[in-house]
Amino acid sequence: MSACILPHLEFSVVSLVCSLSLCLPHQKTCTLLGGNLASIPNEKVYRFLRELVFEAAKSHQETWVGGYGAVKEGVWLWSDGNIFDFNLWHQGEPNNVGGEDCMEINFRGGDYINDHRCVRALSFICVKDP
Ligand SMILES: [Ca+2]
Ligand SMILES: [Ca+2]
Repeated sequence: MSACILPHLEFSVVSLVCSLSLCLPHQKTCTLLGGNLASIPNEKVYRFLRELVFEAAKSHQETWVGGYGAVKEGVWLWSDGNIFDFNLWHQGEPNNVGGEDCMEINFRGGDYINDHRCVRALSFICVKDP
């Protein structure tokens, strides 16, 4: 496993090459770095996170954020413990195709928030207190 951290304001974008893990490997790495996956309290933060990824990656690459599906299907939570009050899913999402319990932005490079299977090696956004 290797990671590179690009500091930006109080956020860091972490790129990761990881082996498959059973549960939220990206959240585990964020925790080791002293942070949490980014939660999205409003559209302004969502736009900010998209810009952040674009600046770091030079593209709107698919990126994990901190929403995850609870054991009870259809219930979503933020890994940082913030209240999940969220309605920015793309139309038709979350659709849980094949058992999707992690949240990504920029699905297929688009302005698109999607639930996806957690066992993918994607970049992700960790948020640390400054
Ligand atoms: Ca699900
Ligand atoms: Ca989906």
